[in-house]
Amino acid sequence: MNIEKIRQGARGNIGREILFYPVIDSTNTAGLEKALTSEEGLVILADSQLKGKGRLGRTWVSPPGLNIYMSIVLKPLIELADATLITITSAVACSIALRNISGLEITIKWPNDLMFQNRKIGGILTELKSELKKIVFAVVGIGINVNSELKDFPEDIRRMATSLRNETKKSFSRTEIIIELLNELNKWYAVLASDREIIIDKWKELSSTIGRKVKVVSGQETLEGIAEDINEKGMLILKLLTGEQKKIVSGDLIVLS
Ligand code: BT5
Repeated sequence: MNIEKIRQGARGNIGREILFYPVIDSTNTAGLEKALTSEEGLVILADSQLKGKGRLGRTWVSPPGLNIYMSIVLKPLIELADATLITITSAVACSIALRNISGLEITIKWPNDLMFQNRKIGGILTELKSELKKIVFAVVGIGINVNSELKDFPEDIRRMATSLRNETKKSFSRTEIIIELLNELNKWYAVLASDREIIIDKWKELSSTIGRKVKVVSGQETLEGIAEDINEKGMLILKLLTGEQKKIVSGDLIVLS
């Protein structure tokens, strides 16, 4: 990874300051520690993570030297109730950047998965600090499987994961991908500030969720139905088998058919 080249290639607020660690517990944990005292747009990159985090205490498998582990500190002027839009916007930017670089049709599975066909190629973890319904800061963590092969993952992950290399049989420059990611993130965060409808429309275009029969586990509840839409806050609109509509803020989604 060539950090100097990334610094030069990043145009805009996100990436104005970049910290790089050869090894770190988690770039998101570092982001949470540094967010209050840093400017918006701080980027934290690592070559490997010892305690890579997924959502809800899960683990993000982070083999050294192969993939992208990146966190971004944001201070968006949006209400806490709209926080899901941060993940939605990041997913749009990541999916476009990865399409541009690889030519693969990378899609988004609500709420935070980057997919190639039915395998996970990347994930997004947004962690927040809020006060009085306002967001003080958000740390957006992005993990992308770039050059790892299936053998680099534990057995249970191998069945559901993939990487750019695994799909194209080519290896990729992480530097080039990070520059593309930062430029798309800069572009789409500017759109979030001005016209969120454009983000929602783009998300729907890139999504592999809408119109599908799905199962969603959200807290204690497991629901089955058709994923009809996402609303202006990024909530999933699920039409249950009974015909009733449910709005879901977050959860784990499995596409059934
Ligand atoms: C996510 O959580 O998908 C969010 C992943 C965010 C990772 C980035 S890396 C940089 C930053 N620093 C961090 O510490 N984290 C962020 P979730 O939807 O909960 O998915 C986690 C699940 O995905 C795990 O329980 C596994 O089943 C699977 N998984 C773990 N590692 C994977 C990998 N490398 N590729 C594909 N799937 C994986």
